[in-house]
Amino acid sequence: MKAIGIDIGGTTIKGAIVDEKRKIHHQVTIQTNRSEGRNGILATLTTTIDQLLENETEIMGIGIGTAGRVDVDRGKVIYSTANLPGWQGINLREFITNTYALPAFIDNDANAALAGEWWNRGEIYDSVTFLTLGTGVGGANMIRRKIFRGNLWNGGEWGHVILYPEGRACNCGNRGCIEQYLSGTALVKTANGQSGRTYTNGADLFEAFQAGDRKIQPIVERYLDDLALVVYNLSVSIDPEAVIIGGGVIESKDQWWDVLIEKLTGKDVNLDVLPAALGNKAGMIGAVKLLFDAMSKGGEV
Ligand code: BMX
Ligand code: ZN
Repeated sequence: MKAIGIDIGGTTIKGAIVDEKRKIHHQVTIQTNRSEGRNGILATLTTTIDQLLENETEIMGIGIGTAGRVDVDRGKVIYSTANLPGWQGINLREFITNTYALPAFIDNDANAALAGEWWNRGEIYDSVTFLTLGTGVGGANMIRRKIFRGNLWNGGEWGHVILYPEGRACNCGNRGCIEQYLSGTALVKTANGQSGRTYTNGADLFEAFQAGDRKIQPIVERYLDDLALVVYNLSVSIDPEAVIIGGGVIESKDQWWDVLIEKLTGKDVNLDVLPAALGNKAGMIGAVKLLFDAMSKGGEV
């Protein structure tokens, strides 16, 4: 049993053929064409799927996790920030079934990543909160083994919870959102602004942090203080058994994870704080899990 899992993010679209044992058979990553808005993103998406279909024809369906808020019942992106320009309003399920004549399941990217991590960890937790620190900050909650999507499909949008009232302007229209402090993009921007350097990604920045770079040290310390505060807030609000952290920033975890755990120790946070074990594959694998579940139960997870 094989299906295609897709992860649509602000920087790349990733796709893979995944089987019912979570094994990845082929994988494709393509830069998201954002400059042409919706049509550009759709062109990147179809190129990704077409390349995967060249490798495998016996596909049960297509599961997609996309940035933006998704009405899972309709398969429609009902809200999107400018991270994916023109994306708001697209009915992705209709697009996929019309183009490929295959069943499709569409969800928010962080919800899909949570499903992937949960599956990968043997479904041992009943409640989990997931954070993705990447182009933006995504979030998801699983409560009593069900993803909690909220009344208006905003459930778990931790990226737009306000961390600093009157803080930095966010592309959702508010100020001070978590995304403007904890995304990989925000960290690089802050570091470049304050250090006068020109980092293009978080990996080099975290290397400098670990090497004890005097200019970078306080910036990453502040970043990790903010992250610890968010985890603390999750522990006293949702109170899940585990908080899992994924997204591009987690790829550099060897350089900063211990420091985060140290900061949490002082905060009396009583839950498992874990790095996403699937790295940036969680979204693709989780999208397939959600598709399989929807197909077998005739409904959503
Ligand atoms: C933004 C928002 C979220 C998404 C998160 C992570 C859009 C397009 N995106 O906060 O829905 O989950 O980014 O997305 O509205 P990524 O691009 O970092 O993967
Ligand atoms: Zn915001």
